[in-house]
Amino acid sequence: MHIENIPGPSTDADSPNHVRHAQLKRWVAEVASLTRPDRIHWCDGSKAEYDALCDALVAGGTFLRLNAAKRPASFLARSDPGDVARVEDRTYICSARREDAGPTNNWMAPDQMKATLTGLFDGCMRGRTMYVVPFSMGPIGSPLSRIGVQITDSAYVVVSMRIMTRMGRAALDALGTDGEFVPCLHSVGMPLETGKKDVSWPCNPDHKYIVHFPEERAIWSFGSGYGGNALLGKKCLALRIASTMGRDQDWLAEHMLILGVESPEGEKSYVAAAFPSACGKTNFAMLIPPPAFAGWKVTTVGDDIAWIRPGPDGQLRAINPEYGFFGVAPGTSYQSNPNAMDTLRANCIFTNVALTPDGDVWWEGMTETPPPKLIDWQGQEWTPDCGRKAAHPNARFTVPASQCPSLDPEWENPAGVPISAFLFGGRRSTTMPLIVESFSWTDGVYLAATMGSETTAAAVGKVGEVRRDPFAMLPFCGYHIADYFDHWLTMGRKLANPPRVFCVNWFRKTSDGRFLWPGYGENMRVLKWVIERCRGKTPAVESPIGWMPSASTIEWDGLPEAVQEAFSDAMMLHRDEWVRELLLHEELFIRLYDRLPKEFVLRRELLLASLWRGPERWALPN
Ligand code: GTP
Ligand code: SPV
Ligand code: MN
Repeated sequence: MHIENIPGPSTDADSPNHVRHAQLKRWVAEVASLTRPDRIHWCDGSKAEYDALCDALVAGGTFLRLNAAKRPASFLARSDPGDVARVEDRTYICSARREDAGPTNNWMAPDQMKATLTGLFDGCMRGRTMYVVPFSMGPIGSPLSRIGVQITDSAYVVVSMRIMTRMGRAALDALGTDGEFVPCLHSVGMPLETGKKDVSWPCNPDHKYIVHFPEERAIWSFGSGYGGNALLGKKCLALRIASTMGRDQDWLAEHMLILGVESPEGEKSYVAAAFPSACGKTNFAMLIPPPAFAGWKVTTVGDDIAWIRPGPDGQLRAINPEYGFFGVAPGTSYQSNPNAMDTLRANCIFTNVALTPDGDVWWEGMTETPPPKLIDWQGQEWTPDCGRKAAHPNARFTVPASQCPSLDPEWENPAGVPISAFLFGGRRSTTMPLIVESFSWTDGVYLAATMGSETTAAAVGKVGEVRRDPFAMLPFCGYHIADYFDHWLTMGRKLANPPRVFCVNWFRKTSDGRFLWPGYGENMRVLKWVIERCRGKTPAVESPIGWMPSASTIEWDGLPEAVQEAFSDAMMLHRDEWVRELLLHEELFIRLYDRLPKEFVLRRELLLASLWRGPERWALPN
C-alpha cells in the first residue's frame, strides 16, 4: 500500500509523522485493513491539495472545468441519476435501544447493522485512494465547536468538505494526542476492479446506508456520493449526532439559518429560523431589504445549521458550524437572491445544474427566459421546448461562506451571536397564517413541534405531500423526537430571557394556486415586525392561536395595493382547516404517546376550544 503526503521519514506504517493521535491512527489502520484501498492520503486542507484534487477530478471526468472568464475556478459535476438527494428511508439511528431512536427514525440493532455494514465495507475501496479528512464544525478552538474525521474514497467529497468545513491540518492539530473526534466512515461503495475504468460518479445502486451510532458517536455511510448522504460533517454530524450531544450537554443542534438585523438606529438583533429542506433558509438568510427599509441591514451568519447554547448571561448564543453553503440552485436568481448570485461568482462546485454553450451554468429560475440551447444535468442536449428540466430540482452549489457579500462580521465569533427570536416555517398552501407569535415559550415549542410542511426534492420520494416536520428536524433528529421536545421545554426553563417564538408561512396560496405573499426580500416586512416585538416596540392582536400583527403595524410602502388586500387572506384562520390540522397533531401525538410532554395534550385542547369559541373564519380586525 502506498501512503501519500508524508513529510519526512515515516515511523508508522499507516500514518504520517505529524499524526500523534493514537486512537485516530488505530481507527484509520483498521478501516484500511477492512476496505483495502490502494493508497491512503491524509488531507492537509491546503489550496495546493484542493487544486490537485480538482485537476484529478477533471482528468477523471467527474468535474468539468467551467469557463474561467465567466466562472473562475469553478466546476460542474453530474451525479448518477440515481444519486441526487438524501435517502431518508436508508437513514438509520442505531441506538442500543429501539425506543431511544423513536418512531420517526429507522432503527436496527447496532451489532446487526455493524455486521451488515462490515460486509459491505469489506474490500470496498479496492483500486481507490482512501482520504483521511480531519475537520472542525465551528471555528477551531471555540468551546461550541466539535471535531470529526471523515474517511472517504471520494475526491469529490474531499474537495466539498474543504469548502463546507474547516478542514485539514489545523483541525488535526486541535485534536492533539487524545482529543475527542467523531469518526465518520464513508464509501461510495464501488470498488475499482483491476484494469477497470472508473465511472464519473461512482456510487452503489443497490446498497445505500446512512447510519448513526449515537451512543458511540460514530457515523457509517455507504453507497452514495451526494450531499447530506456523503458530506458527513453536515446532517450526520452537525445535526443527528450533535442533537444527541446537545441533549446530554444542555445545548441545541438545529436545522436553522442565523441572520442579523440592524435597524436605522444601529440596534442589532439576531434571529434563528428553522424551515424544512428547500423551504427558503438560504433566501431568508441573505435577504436584501426593499427600498422602503432605508437604513435597515440584514446580515448572514449561517444558512442551514445552528448550534445554540446559553451564554454566561443566560441568553442563548448561536454559531454556524459550517464554513460554506450547500444551497439549492433552482430558483436562485438576481431577482430572488442577489447575495447568493454574487457569492457564486467564483470558486464553486455546481452539481446537477445545466451547462451553457459558453461553459457557464444555468438552472430553472436563474433568468426569465431560458437560453435557447443547453446541456442538461444528465449531459443531454436541451432546448426550452424539450419537456425536461435542464437542472435537477435538487441541483446544488457548494461555495465558501466567506464570499457572501452579506456575511455578518460576527459570523466566526467563537462565542456565537445572541439570539432574540426563533422563527419556524413550513411550506403550506393552506391553513397556516403568514405570521403568528406564540403566547409563551411552551406554546412556541408546541407550534414548532406540530409544524407541517409539503415535501420537496431535497429528499428522494414524493414531492408536495404535507407531513409533520417538527422543528424542521424530522429527518435530522438523532433521538426520540418527543424527548427532543422535552429538551426544548427544559432549555427554556433555564433561560433568564428566552427568545420569542414565531411561526411564518411564505407559501400560502389562493384557491387558484397563486402565492398570497410576494416573499423573498418582502419578507423584511414580517422580519421587522418580529424584531420590533422582541424590542417591545409594536402591539399585537390576540388570535385563537397566538399574537398577530394588524395590517397597520406592517410597513406597506412600495408594495402594490393588491398585496395589502391579500394580507387579510394570508392571515385568516379557517376553523375547518384548523380542525383538520389538530387531528394531524393528534395523530403525531398518538405516535409519540409514551414520551409526549403532557403540556402538549392540554395545549391542543386549549387551541381547539379557542377555535370553537371564535368564528368559522377568524380574520384580523381592520
Ligand atoms: P436546504 O438547503 O435544503 O436545507 O434548504 P433551504 O431552506 O436553504 O432552501 P432554499 O432557501 O434554497 O429554498 C429554495 C426554495 O424555496 C425555492 O423553491 C424557492 O423558490 C423557495 N423560496 C424561498 N424563499 C421564498 C419565499 O419567500 N417565498 C416563496 N414563495 N418561495 C420561496
Ligand atoms: C437539506 O436537505 O436540508 C440540505 C441539503 O441542507 S443536504 O446536505 O443534502 O441534506
Ligand atoms: Mn438543510
